[in-house]
Amino acid sequence: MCVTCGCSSGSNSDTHHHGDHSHDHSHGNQKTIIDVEKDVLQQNNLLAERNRGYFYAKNIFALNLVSSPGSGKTSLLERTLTDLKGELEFAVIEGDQQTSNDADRIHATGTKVAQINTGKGCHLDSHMVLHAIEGMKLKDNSILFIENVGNLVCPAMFDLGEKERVVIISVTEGDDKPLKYPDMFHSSTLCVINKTDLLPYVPFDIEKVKANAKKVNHKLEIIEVSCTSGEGLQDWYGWLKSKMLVPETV
Ligand SMILES: Nc1nc2c(ncn2[C@@H]2O[C@H](COP(=O)(O)OP(=O)(O)O)[C@@H](O)[C@H]2O)c(=O)[nH]1
Ligand SMILES: [Mg+2]
Repeated sequence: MCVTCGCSSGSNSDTHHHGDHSHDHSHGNQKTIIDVEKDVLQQNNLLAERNRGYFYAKNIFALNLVSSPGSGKTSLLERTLTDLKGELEFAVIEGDQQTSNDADRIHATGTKVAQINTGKGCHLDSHMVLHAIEGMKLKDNSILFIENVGNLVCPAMFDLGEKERVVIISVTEGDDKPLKYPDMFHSSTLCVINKTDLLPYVPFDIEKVKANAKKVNHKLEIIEVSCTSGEGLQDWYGWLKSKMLVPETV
């Protein structure tokens, strides 16, 4: 078990090595646990900076999409890749514990995609992303979406080298999520509230979730969308394009 996040590091990853998760598994005392956690995150952060340097050199806008399972990360990507095809150049890294289902959905849009299966691992790390991008031949001046494993806890700790972290929450999940998972909302720059078409049917107070999100991170931008009806997607596309206009900085 990984002392940093509780996931197993003995992954059966089929597109990467989970090797930099090597650490002491002794749980003998608190000091050991703290040292090991520091070590794992330090190693992750070093490789994240390497990824960031690569993205900077190629002017690639990298986004880390995080959410609970089923909030609509892949749906948002499907809509975006289809609607903005021809306007912007995209590539996608799909992170999941098992299956290539999401990568298949992205592939169907005609977008370059790499799948990372983390096995029992509950988050992507910067080494996995490094390994994936080595084989992707990413184009200069493009957008790279990294869909993280569905989990609002552990991915918050692992910088992948992205420029922006986007947290997606759907209206079926409850409006207290930002308070329950503050690290994720605190470390994100944009919150997409998805499935607004379902608002008439669920007890979800959209103003309350926004207030809760701002309590945790007052700078957090918020966009409401429905990937099913298409409502609000223009706001998301506008945000994406506005970020593309800003030159990458390290
Ligand atoms: N009603 C509704 N369902 C949605 C919306 N977006 C996604 N879904 C559904 O939610 C489920 C999970 O979506 P998916 O994109 O796979 O979520 P992911 O696990 O975060 O990638 C699927 O059945 C989608 O069709 C939406 O805006 N409205
Ligand atoms: Mg998905």
